Formats: sequence, C-alpha cells, structure tokens
Amino acid sequence: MATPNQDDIKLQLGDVLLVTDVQNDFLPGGSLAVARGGEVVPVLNRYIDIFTARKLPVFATRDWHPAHHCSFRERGGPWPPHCMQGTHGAEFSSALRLPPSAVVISKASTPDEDAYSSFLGTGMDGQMRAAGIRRIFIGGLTTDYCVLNTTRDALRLGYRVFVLADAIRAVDVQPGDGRRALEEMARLGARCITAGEIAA
Ligand code: VGL
Ligand code: ZN
Repeated sequence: MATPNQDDIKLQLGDVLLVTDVQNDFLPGGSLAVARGGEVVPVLNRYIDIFTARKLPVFATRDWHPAHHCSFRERGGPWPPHCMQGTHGAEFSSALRLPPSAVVISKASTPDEDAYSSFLGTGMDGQMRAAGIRRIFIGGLTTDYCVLNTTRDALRLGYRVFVLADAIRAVDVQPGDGRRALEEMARLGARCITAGEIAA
C-alpha cells in the first residue's frame, strides 16, 4: 500500500482530534465567556463522531489554573479568574460528548507561569509521539490564544496541523485578533478546513 500523503485531507492512522479548552468559563455565562463560544460544541461533537467512528484518538485540553494564578488581574495579569482547578467553570461543557477514551491534558497549572500552548509543560508531545500521531486536527477555544499557540508549537515540533475553522472562536481582546491568528496559522503552514471536507 502506498504511504498516505500527509496533505491528504482524508483521515488516516496517525491523526488526532485535539479539542481545546471547551470549558464552562469560556462559554456563555462563564467568567471569560468567548462571544458565540457555545457554537463550537455541536460542531466539535460532529468531529468527535467522525474520529471515533474511524477509531482515531481524541485528546481534550483544559486550562487548569490554581487559585491566584499569575494570569489573573489580582496579580497583574490580563484575565479575570477563570478555569480554576476543581470549579464548575473549569469543567468541560456538559454538552460536549467526549468519548471515555479521550486523553485529557491539563495546562497552565503552575501558579507563576502562564501557558497558552497545550504542549507547554504538559508532556503532550511525548504522549502524541507514543501514540504514533503525526497530524493534529485542532478546534475549540480560543482561536487567538490556545489554538494559535498550540498550532505554532505543533508545527515547530513537526506535526501537520489542520485548523477546524468551523469549530473555533476568538476572545478578540483587540478586534481582529481571531482573524489575524488564523492568518498567522495559515502562514506558518497550517491548513484550515471544515467538517464537510472530511465527513465525506
Ligand atoms: C486561554 C485566555 C486565558 C486559552 C487561556 O486557553 O485560549 N485564553 N486563558
Ligand atoms: Zn487561562
């Protein structure tokens, strides 16, 4: 059998779905709610169905801060308190249908360091390599922080990255941040796709 082409959008062994930070605090009603963040949930559920039907792995990341994390305003950081370990705000959306086999990656859990990339200090690269993963299909929250920084690191580490354009939303602290993040990811070599392209 011929080696599958790394750029072929057709799912293949070595592909992973990376569901990023679909946590209550980033969703409507949460302390750092992302505009229209809830819209990613049904779309991600569709991707989850596609990947699990093909027996491909699903990883799910969560922002997992201790109380008084350095990224919080009380410590001079940019954000309101959010995604504190063990709180309702840090839980995955109950509408997200993660499979029981999903590998959960917790990030930014050190009090004095922030981490927007899911690779930073999590061991995710090692876990993905051990699982034979070569291509990452990334969606979730937020386009301009975790998705952007994780994509940058993934590309640097040699993975192929497909950004799920229909399953991401931006914080947009500055209007246009999400659009610029998408442009940067594309410039760095990520490919933007939508569910219709792989569901066929
Ligand atoms: C994130 C804002 C604050 C993210 C984390 O994971 O995208 N954004 N903390
Ligand atoms: Zn955070």
